Amino acid sequence: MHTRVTELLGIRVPVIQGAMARIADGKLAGSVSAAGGLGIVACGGAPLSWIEEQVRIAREIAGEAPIGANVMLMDPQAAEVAELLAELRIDVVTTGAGSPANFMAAWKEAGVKVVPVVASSALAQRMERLGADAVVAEGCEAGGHIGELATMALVPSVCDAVNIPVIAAGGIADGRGMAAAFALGAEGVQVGTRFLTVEECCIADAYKQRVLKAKDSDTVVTGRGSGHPVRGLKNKWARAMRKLEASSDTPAEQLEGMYAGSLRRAVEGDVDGGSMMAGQSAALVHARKTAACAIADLMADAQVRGGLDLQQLADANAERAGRAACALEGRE
Ligand code: TUI
Repeated sequence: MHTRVTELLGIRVPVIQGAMARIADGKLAGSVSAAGGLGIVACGGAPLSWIEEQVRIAREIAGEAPIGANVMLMDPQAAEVAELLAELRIDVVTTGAGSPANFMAAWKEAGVKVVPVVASSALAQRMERLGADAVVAEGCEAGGHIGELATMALVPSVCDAVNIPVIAAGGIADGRGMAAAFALGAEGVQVGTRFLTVEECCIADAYKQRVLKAKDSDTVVTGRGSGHPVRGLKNKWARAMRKLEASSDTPAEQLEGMYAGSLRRAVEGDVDGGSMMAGQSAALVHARKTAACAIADLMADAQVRGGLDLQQLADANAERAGRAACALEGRE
């Protein structure tokens, strides 16, 4: 398939693997890139030496195919991570949970493609003005840290607001979601939750089982009160968290203490005491398979079960963006 996203990123299929902190390592990212998508090493909360090693592993698995890395902007060491990724000449950087304005110039200088994750059209426009190559418009169906808007409303708004390619994220785990995203104007999709259960994903089997068993109402958002809402699977930890958050006399330190180590515990298999981040699309994930199989299924399903011609939609989306750019410059 050819879309502005495949061309920009040098990939064969317009599927980007969502960055998942403590989960998306070099093995997962390399496997996704080797299968024709774009694998992303999640750098959030990781030591610089780990990041360097995982990028090396991803490159080894991906061969000539590009790979990306994600900078979590709430991470206290985001600046150091940003610098390291420029030094490593990573092909693509995605960012999350903030504005990457301070790092854009250095990345562009190093030849890194910059694809910020945005949760509003206002931020998408700011990113376009600063030179972003594309944006990921992530709706609140997604797992992990989320914004306010749902994918169905966010993606077309962002498509109307910018001329750079838009990659849709949040709630997309199969071909129906991908076809819908293209119908909304996207030229690529970012998929996280579907990759939680693939063979190459390092999380404990117990976490994978919970994703496979999840129904549509099995995710919940914690942290709304603190301004850092996070979606994950309902479990003991999430229920306790919600209870503490609902009571007005819970000290902020106690809530922070609940988060400490919660991701690591989940990844290691503590499905009661850990924070199992996952999106609403967990209800659509029924298979393990390999990353390559998941991508092949997604693409085949998008064409067939979506009942739409994805290539035609992608071409129409690019053409519309081109027309809008001409009109803005008064060339129409
Ligand atoms: O970043 C994500 N998802 C994440 S980061 C993460 S790591 C974490 N660990 C423990 C606790 C909390 C987080 C887990 N999941 N997605 C991208 C994303 N970015 N979603 C929403 C946003 C966003 C929201 C507001 C981006 C920018 C923004 O506003 C910035 C501004 O300046 O307007």
